Amino acid sequence: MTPSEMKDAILHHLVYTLGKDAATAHVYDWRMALSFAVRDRIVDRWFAATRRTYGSNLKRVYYLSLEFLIGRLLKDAIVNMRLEEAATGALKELALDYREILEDEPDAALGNGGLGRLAACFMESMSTIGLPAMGYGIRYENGLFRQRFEDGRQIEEPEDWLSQRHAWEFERPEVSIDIGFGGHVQEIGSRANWYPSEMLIAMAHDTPVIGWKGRWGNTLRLWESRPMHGFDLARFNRGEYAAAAEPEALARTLSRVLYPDDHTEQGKELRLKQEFFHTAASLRDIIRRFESEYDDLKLLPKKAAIQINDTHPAIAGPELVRILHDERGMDFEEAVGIARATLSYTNHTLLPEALETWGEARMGRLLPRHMQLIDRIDDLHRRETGTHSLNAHQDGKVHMGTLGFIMAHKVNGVAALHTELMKSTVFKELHELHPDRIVNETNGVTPRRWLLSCNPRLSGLITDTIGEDWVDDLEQLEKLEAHADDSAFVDAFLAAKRANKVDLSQWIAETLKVSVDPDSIFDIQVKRIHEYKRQHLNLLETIAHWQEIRDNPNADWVPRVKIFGGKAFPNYIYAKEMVRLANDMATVMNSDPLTSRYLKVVFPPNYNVSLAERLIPAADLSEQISTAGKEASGTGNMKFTLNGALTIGTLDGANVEIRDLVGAENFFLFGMTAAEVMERRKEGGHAARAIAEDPRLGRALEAIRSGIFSPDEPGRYHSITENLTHHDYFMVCSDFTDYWRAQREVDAAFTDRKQWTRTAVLNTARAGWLSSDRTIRGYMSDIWHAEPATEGDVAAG
Ligand code: 26W
Repeated sequence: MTPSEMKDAILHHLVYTLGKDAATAHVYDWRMALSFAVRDRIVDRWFAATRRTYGSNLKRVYYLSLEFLIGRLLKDAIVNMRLEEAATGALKELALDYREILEDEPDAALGNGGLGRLAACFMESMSTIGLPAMGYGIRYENGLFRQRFEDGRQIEEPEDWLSQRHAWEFERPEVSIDIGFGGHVQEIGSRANWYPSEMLIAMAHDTPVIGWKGRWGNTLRLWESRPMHGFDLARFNRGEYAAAAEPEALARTLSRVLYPDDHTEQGKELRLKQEFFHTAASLRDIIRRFESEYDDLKLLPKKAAIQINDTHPAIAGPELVRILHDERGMDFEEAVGIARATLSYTNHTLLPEALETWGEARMGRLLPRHMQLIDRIDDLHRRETGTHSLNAHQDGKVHMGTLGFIMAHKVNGVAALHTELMKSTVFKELHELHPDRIVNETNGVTPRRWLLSCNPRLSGLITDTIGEDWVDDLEQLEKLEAHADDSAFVDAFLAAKRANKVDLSQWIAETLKVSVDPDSIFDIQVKRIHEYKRQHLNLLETIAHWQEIRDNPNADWVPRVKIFGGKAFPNYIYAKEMVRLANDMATVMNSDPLTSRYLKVVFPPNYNVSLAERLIPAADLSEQISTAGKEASGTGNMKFTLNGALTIGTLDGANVEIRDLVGAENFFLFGMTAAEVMERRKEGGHAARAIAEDPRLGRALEAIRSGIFSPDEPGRYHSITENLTHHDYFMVCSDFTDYWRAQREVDAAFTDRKQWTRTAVLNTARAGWLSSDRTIRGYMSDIWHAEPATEGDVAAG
């Protein structure tokens, strides 16, 4: 497609789709016009792939997730459809700013963090591989809250991303599914009829997910909840206006907002209703599609693989058994067998507070038949395994992790260490009973968004050096190793990184009014705020470093910018205090005449996918400092490595595998191992001892305690200092000294910019395995037993 063809297509949509004259068009209008012009080309490929899938009796993969952290879609579509030249050329001819138009698009923030973003990377990789697949999620009217700071404090605001027209979805009113809750059950022998007392409708909205080079396209189907009966006119006419709108408002609640908690289950009724709404609609749609092609449900596991993204859709087990047994009349044990052979479950966290449980009363009232089926599934599992203690329904609660495990033929962890810890901790007994059920599928990230699209300077250099095949065969990056000692290449690599840092410095100056030196170390920690991720360890090291510079301001310190980003769950007070402390520290340090030229702290608000795409290409140092054994995998760590940042980190999650890939000498390791953490935790007073042994740590804590960063409220961070001194469950104090040591090694290494860049080249060169294409191929062979459809381009039809 040429720039002028694209220009014509844009002008066509501006006039005939948006009804806007070029003379009066706003950025929004141009963005929508460009989106529709690009979308037209995507739809053809999407339809061709869908027809191909229906034509072939290939197995389909269904990815069920309560979260899809998509971000922006326009640039992703342009890059994957190779339309960048056409788009930039067309906008040039129209005297429009490409970047301004791209940045006008709101993020589709339909997720909290790692789990949601992984689902989005997986969707793009499945399309790039040409695997017939569908994602099922919820079309939240409000995504993850918008974060802004008021006097350093996190303030949450609704993220009503749908207040504007969304160019990348197609409404599917014909796909409307009745969903019930509550009511009663009438048992007939083994089977039963369920008579829900509350009904609403799940209506589908489809978004095309196009792969690299537009070779294949899959569908992301998002459910919107709608009332069974709309507006109550009779009540309205009686002047009961609010009551008239109530049924509608109530029904819409289910897809109104994403639950912002990431790692702490709240056990709220609405959450369980959301989970059942999502899962029941998705299973109904899957069975309808299956029965439109096949007439024997025993074939289901051969033609469909359903992946459950953490426990949030784990009600899928009993719901699928209910459909097969109660509705389709399949024998109960056979129904459980077929369901188990079709379902597989991914665990993303070992944190006890994140493992969902539902009270038996609540489950029994909301889903009476499912409660019965859960008990029968437990009973069957006991008979199958001869055990008595391992029930999903236990001590008055339904344990969704256990239910997910019992009802899946495969259960996977998301990094090697995590998968081993699953076997030795939360799923120990179940693993002993089913030794071949747990497998590992180490996470990955899509190189299209997280290198090609977000870092054109580096990806351009890579393509100029080794060709372009790396984009969908990322292990080709290893060819860069041969260039690690080629000073021209190393200089070009450094130049690309520096140019990205200059861009980011300008953006920080414009938006945060803080000036940062692009030749300082860009040290970045961006992720959800959580004690196990230990942003407070980073803050303590920053304070100790600041104090040392103040002691000796004329020494030749290696300048550094500490960049933080991340949202705290609104009810997670401790995490919100960590956010505020970081902002208070920035205020003091950035205006400190003694130190500010050597040390700056910045905390851009509202960290999301788009901000990650802006920050990661400019990073020198990636902070992956979680308490060993707590971060299941991490995926930010992979994005930083891919973009030539060096990692300072613990032996936790996928850090272990990243370090093995890039080489121990190219990774700044520190801290206790997971086993050492568990040992140390047995020793009482471990924090106090660490503080006693390291005066730097004591001094930094004292600075916080004394109110240096909160002069108008000295006791503001009392809970942080007291927790660290007396509890410190996440071993911040015990790992501090070694973290300090590693950070000083970073300073020393950065002084030799050539050598640093050579190490960065090796990190990027050895990051190929971190592609989500590799991860998906693992799921395809170990769990789904599914094959890609395409040999070659569907467009060829
Ligand atoms: C019920 C509340 C709730 C909500 C979300 C509990 C747990 C979650 C997610 C499982 C949390 C999450 O995002 N986990 C992250 O998943 C990533 C993808 O596998 C991993 O890389 C991260 O290590 C893990 O923390």
